[in-house]
Amino acid sequence: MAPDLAWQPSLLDGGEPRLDVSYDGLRRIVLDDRSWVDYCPGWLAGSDSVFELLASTARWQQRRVTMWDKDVLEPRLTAGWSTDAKHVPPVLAEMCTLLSQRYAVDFDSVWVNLYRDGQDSVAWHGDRNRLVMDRPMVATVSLGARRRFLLRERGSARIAHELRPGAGDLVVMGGECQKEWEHTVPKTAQPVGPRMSVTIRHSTGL
Ligand SMILES: O=C(O)CCC(=O)C(=O)O
Repeated sequence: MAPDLAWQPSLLDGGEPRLDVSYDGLRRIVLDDRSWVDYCPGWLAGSDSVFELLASTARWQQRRVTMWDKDVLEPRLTAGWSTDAKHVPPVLAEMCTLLSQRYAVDFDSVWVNLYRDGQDSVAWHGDRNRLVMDRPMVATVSLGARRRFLLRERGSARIAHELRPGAGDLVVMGGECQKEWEHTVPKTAQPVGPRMSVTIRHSTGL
């Protein structure tokens, strides 16, 4: 499926992709004594070229999901490389390598989500890898439009933290974040261009 997007590259983030090995500007948000989120603005420079590469080459699909007991089309597109890792675009493989070095887990699975406009979203959830492993870390790199990324404690309706990751920003969730916290990218009625999140997960520690 080739997505039909109202995509306008930013004038500020051109050039070849470059990852910031120094993680300059990274700040840790301590959610509680078991969970944390690292936020590193501008970790990936040249993110527009990665957006364009993925928009034109990834194998986009729209999955079916169960929401409120109904089988519906997921309100976003996704693409992944977990079974054919050798075809992962090199810049995504480099992200995995750098993140594995920093966080001491083997980041070996890459999925990309495409929020075509403000009506695309992902509902409150904790990632399912929490069901098969302890304290999974999940890293996301945003490309394209800035969207809200919210966190709340599981079982609470109160938004505890709001991030607004923009193009090139890295968010890493760790500790018990997938088990004891939930996150969402909500819909917005504001006019907003397309956004992608590169979502990087690990199956083991190093
Ligand atoms: O798009 C994002 O930043 C979050 C994606 C996410 O939570 C997921 O795919 O599980």
